[in-house]
Amino acid sequence: MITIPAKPYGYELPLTGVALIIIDMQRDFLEPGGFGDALGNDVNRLQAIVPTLKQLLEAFRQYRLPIFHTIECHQHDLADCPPAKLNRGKAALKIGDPGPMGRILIKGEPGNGIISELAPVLGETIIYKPGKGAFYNTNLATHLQERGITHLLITGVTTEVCVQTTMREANDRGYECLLIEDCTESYFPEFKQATLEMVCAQGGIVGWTAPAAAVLQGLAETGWDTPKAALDLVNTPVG
Ligand code: TIU
Repeated sequence: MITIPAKPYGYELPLTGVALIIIDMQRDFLEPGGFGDALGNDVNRLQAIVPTLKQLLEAFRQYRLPIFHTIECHQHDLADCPPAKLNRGKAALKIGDPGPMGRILIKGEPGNGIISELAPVLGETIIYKPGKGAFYNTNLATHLQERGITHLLITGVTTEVCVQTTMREANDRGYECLLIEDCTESYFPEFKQATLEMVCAQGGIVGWTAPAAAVLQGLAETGWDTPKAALDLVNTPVG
């Protein structure tokens, strides 16, 4: 167990039960011509978190800790996209329409993939999700239960939409959630700030927030000098 300095108070992290959750770091949200752009957003401002998130991802890889990437997407026939989502807004390009990176928000299209800097590697789990929350209509909960995961470090985009929805879903399912402040971003800075404040208000009503450096420091203080040491700990049977 390590304690990460966090808001509203120290986050107790058992290293046998933690996973890194990376929400929707897709070209559809971070690059021109995708879904985020079609909704009228300045997508470039989401790029700022990529180097820090990459650092956290590499630390989890080094210590052989579980990593989950989510992808917001829909089937080719849009059977999993409710009309309420399909028809919302007045965007020029809707979900399923052909865009410069392929069909907007459709699974397998070039624009729907995770950005190259954070591309998943073998052993990491990809959760394809049709909603904003990563638990809705996915097998994420089953994966977490099977691996004895109780604590989620939550990152990705956008802070007040898919990230916050997922954190609230997780909180109601009994997970202890830490939102990584400099590994999440929004098209609206004021919405990001409000989200960071609201999740840890009221004594941590939804969870905790901390910068990535606090987690990296906590991992460094485990004294693990090799990935092997981390692997031994992770492989220790839980309970
Ligand atoms: N529009 C917006 O801010 N977000 C989304 O539509 N999806 C995610 O947050 N991933």
